[in-house]
Amino acid sequence: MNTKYSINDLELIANDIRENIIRMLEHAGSGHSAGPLGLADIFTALYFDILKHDPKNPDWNDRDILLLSNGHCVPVRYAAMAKAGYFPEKELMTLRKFGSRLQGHPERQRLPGLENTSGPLGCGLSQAAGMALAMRMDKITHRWIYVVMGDGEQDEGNVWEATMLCNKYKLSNIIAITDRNNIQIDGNTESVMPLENLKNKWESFGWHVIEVNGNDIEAFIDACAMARAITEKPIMIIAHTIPGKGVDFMEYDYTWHGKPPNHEQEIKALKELRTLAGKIRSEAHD
Ligand SMILES: Cc1ncc(C[n+]2csc(CCOP(=O)(O)OP(=O)(O)O)c2C)c(N)n1
Ligand SMILES: [Mg+2]
Repeated sequence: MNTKYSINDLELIANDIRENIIRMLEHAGSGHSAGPLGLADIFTALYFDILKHDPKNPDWNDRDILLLSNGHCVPVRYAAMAKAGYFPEKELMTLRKFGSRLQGHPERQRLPGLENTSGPLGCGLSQAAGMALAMRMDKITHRWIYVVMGDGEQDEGNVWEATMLCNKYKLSNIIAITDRNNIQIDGNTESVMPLENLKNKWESFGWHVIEVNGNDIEAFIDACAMARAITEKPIMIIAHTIPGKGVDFMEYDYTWHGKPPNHEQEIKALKELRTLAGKIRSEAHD
């Protein structure tokens, strides 16, 4: 664990990231709210504690790899990257603009620090598998490949092709993370296409599965440490998150999957997030 930040510091960073997600999406006038807000704690934990990386040297040879398979959730990645120092925070306001490095779905070659291009769902695990096999050929054993996937994304058949391949080659340097937020584009996952029992599914494909509350930063950091201790299987962390987390009128509501807040909703959301920040600060002094 990186001891630079306390859990309380990390919770405040996650809250700032949520504020920036709201601002960016309102400014863009389009984009996805629920998934990115729900993933803010996980991306904070990754960029500020878990990942071995260097924002000033994004191509550092020894860095860990973070792949985003559910590319529509990229606002949370941009907000975390800006906060970590990959680029100035003011650039966040170029989200989804013509010519911007911050496209609505991530384009690897536009922005140093992105490791994959995504948007078409179901590709991230195959990308991870390719990288893991390449690392094996190069005898590289000190780098981890983290891949964040959606739950609705797992309706894509090629996810399961990659799942089998990772099992066949025992790609144990892959740590996959499912954002189990129970929503997808036009409904709750269990009504669009039932996924349960998701843990059993991954286990029956030969994976080691860990379940965790993905909105609990400390628990998530611990889950990743447990995952890194598994050496004989690829690892899936099923992270239970609340879609829209932190913004009351967005929480648990799939209609916020692909919709930005308008100006009035932005003000309301930011007010709520500032109140939450105050609570986190006061907890630090209890
Ligand atoms: C191959 C493919 N099919 C369909 C889509 C359209 N699509 C975008 S997001 C999404 C729902 C994905 O669900 P989930 O991964 O759970 O995202 P969440 O709503 O939780 O953000 C769909 C079907 C797509 N991007 N790619
Ligand atoms: Mg989902």
